[in-house]
Amino acid sequence: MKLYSYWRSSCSWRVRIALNLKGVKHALAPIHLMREGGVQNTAEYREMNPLRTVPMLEWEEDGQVHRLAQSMAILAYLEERYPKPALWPKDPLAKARAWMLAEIPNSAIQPLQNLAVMQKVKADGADSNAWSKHWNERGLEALEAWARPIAGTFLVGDQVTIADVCLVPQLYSARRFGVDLSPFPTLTRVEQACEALDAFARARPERQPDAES
Ligand SMILES: N[C@@H](CCC(=O)N[C@@H](CS)C(=O)NCC(=O)O)C(=O)O
Repeated sequence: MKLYSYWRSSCSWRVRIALNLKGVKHALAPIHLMREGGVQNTAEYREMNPLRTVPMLEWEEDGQVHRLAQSMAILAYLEERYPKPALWPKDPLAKARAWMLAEIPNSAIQPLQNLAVMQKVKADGADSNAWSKHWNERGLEALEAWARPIAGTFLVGDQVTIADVCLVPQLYSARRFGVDLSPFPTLTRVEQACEALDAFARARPERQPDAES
C-alpha cells in the first residue's frame, strides 16, 4: 500500500497511526502542501484526487489500481480489511461514542483550520492564525467536556479507538496555533498514554521522511 501523506497533515497522521497499529506494510509518498503552490494542486495529483487533499491511499489488487481519499473512509476500509486491533469498539454505545469524539476534530475543527481555508481567510484580510486558534479552542472545549466522564486510559475506556487516532494529531495542530491546552487535562492525559505506544510515536510528524526542521 502507498500512502500519499504530508508530514504535518493531521489527517495523514491519523492514517499513519492506524497503519502502524494494524501492522500494515506501506510506503509513504510525500506530497508537499506548501512548496511551489502545493503539489496537491498540480494537474497530476488532481487527476488522482480532485479535492486536492492528503491523505490518499493507493494499492494494486487484481491488476487494478485502487485509490481512497478522506481519512475517515480510509480508516473504515482499513478496519474492515485488517480488523485487529479494532479501532471501533464492538459495544454499540462505545462505538457511537468513539465515532462522536472522532468527529469533533474531523468535522468541527480540522476543516476550519485546513490550509486552503486559512489561505482564503488570509486573502480576505482576516487573521488566519486567530481564526484557526478559535475553532481549535471551541472544538477542544467540547471534546474535553464529552470525554471527561467516559474516558479511561484512552478517550473511550481502556482501548485505543478512532477517537484517540483523531485526538493526537489535533492537539499537535492546536499547539501550533498557540492554544493553551491546560483547560483540557483529560485530552492531554490521554495524549500521553497514546504517545507511549510505538505505533503512535512512529507516526509523529518529525519521524516522517519528508519532515523539515
Ligand atoms: N476530510 C479530509 C480532509 C483532508 C484535508 O483537508 N487534508 C489537508 C491536510 S490535513 C490537505 O490536504 N490540505 C491541502 C490544502 O488545503 O491545500 C480527510 O479527513 O482526509
